[in-house]
Amino acid sequence: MLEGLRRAFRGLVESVATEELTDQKLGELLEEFRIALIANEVSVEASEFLTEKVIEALRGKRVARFSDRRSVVVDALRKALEETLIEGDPKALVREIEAYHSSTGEPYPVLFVGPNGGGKTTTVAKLALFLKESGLTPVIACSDTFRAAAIEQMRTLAERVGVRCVSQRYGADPAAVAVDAIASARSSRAHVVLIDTAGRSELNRNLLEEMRKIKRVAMPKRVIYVGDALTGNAAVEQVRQFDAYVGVDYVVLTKLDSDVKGGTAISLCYATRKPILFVGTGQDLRDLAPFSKAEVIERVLGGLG
Ligand SMILES: Nc1nc2c(ncn2[C@@H]2O[C@H](COP(=O)(O)OP(=O)(O)OP(=O)(O)O)[C@@H](O)[C@H]2O)c(=O)[nH]1
Ligand SMILES: [Mg+2]
Repeated sequence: MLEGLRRAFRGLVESVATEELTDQKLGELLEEFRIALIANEVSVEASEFLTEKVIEALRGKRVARFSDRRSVVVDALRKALEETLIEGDPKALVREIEAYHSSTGEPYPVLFVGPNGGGKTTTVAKLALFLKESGLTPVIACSDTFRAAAIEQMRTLAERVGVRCVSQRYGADPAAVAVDAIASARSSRAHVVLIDTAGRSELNRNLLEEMRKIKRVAMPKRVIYVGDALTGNAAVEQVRQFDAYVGVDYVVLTKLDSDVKGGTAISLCYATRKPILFVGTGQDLRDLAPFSKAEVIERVLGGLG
């Protein structure tokens, strides 16, 4: 997980702390660092931001002792990451659902959107488990009536979590399924409805329009974009597209367990300023963790300064 990013950070810290720094040498090291970031899926803009923060911190400190320089660089990188990454707060979401449900008596609809295979269906099941263990009753809406086997996949996962799942036949109107699930949740006094949808891309206008219709009809309180960390920096454009169509409140970044590069979270937060609520760390239903800036920073900078 995130080894590439760690290597890029360590490369810069080690060379700044052990080499004589002429202006030219420092320029070369920083350029190498910037390129190593880009190679690990950090966007050009975010790479420039991180590099600029190091330059600012080192300005006027080039004569300092090597060991001082090390901590100057590590501190600058830590601060830059703290500024860039944005955590969503799962506990705050739970409280919000509870407050909404107790004041209105209505279930709180949450819409999941994202590209094909990003991890939506799996994440809906993982989140249902998390919410259930937080004391809430979720209902799942199978609004992916499009992809073959999507309904069976969602039903099987829902059964494993022990959560009710509302579905219709393939080809049914996904917005109608969501409305059905909300009505069913209302009558059973369930707290929250998680709406799984079909994967879609900017290439398919019909599916994007359909997603808008689900949003218009189901009126979700929150929209969660689920994307896969392996998409890298290209995820920035995807989030922007989905945001333009339906508005995105939170990001869940899946498959972090197989992401050896690591730059996706930095690129996404830097460009979109959307909070990352959870990360997916495996295929098991418990492989969902709140996104933690401190953990990312420890993983990439731990032991360096
Ligand atoms: N390793 C790993 N695999 C994951 C993670 N999340 C999802 N997957 C796997 O990714 C694959 C696709 O996940 P789905 O949940 O079906 O993705 P989806 O977005 O619903 O896909 P479509 O409905 O086809 O758009 C499955 O094999 C999941 O088990 C994760 O955090 N880590
Ligand atoms: Mg799916």
